[in-house]
Amino acid sequence: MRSSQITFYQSQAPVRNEGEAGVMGLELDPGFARNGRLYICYSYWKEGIQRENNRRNRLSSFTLSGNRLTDEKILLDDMLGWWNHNGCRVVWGPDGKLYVSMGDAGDAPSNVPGEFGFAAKAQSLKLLAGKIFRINPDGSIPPDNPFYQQTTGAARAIWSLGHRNPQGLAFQPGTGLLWSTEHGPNTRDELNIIYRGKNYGWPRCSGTQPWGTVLEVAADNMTFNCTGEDLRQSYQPALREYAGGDEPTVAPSNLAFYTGQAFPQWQGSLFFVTLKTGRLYRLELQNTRILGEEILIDGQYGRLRDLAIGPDGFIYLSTDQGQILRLRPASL
Ligand SMILES: [Ca+2]
Repeated sequence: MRSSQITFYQSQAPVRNEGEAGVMGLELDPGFARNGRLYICYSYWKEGIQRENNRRNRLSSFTLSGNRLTDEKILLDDMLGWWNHNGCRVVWGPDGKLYVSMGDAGDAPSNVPGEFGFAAKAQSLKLLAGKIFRINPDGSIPPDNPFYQQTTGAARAIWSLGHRNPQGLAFQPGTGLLWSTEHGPNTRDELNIIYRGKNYGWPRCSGTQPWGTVLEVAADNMTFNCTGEDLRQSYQPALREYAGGDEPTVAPSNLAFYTGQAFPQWQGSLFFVTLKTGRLYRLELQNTRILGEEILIDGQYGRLRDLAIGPDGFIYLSTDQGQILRLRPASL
């Protein structure tokens, strides 16, 4: 019997398992059944040395051979990391490109000379942190990326900027739009639609805050000064924020659109799971309009990390306790 345990191929830089870092994102190649190719976003120590400023993340492709991942090809490397805020989701787009999210790398110092400080990282077009990237599946960078002309090297892969820690990425069937969930600071978690070249505001703006306003969050003494001509054209506020009542954040992890047959009434719905509150949300959508929202699981299974729609139309969820849960209609 084949083991269900897959050996993670050890490259020269070992996986960095700490805090919110590790093997974070997985996507299968559309030809996986034939070629065994898959894409993994993971955290590692630069030069294999566990030193504070050596925290990095990368996206690689592998071939699944038996129960081993082999033939690593590094596609996007040296993305700035920290013990938290590593992002690292990866999805295959309808345009045949790979989209990868990266958090703002927490309090990591900049690794680019002249680019300093916590505030600069997600807004800087020189740093591979606080961004969503778009690359070809062979690691080359499409010349029609929005900042291709004004940047050099791997920064040409930047598709959108101003992200804090986007840990959900999925394309919406029908519209072809890329949606993302993103962790807010201690308030205003976000649901975003990711448009080419847009600035999602962090750390100057938060949630659905409009451009041109200053937001004071009394509890944490934070000020979001969402102003400035540089943001006027490019800023894209969140579509929806989660910031209500006694639970100012829900900690959204991955999301998925329902395309199966088992729950016909949920066709086209957006589902996302949360960590801190352990919830499964369902959003009823009409294209980009949210018509309704319900919570189907509310903490009974602890922190919910990820979800996927199976070919059987059932919904599969992973928990931080290492369980896989399956949701199916009661009538089956
Ligand atoms: Ca934002």
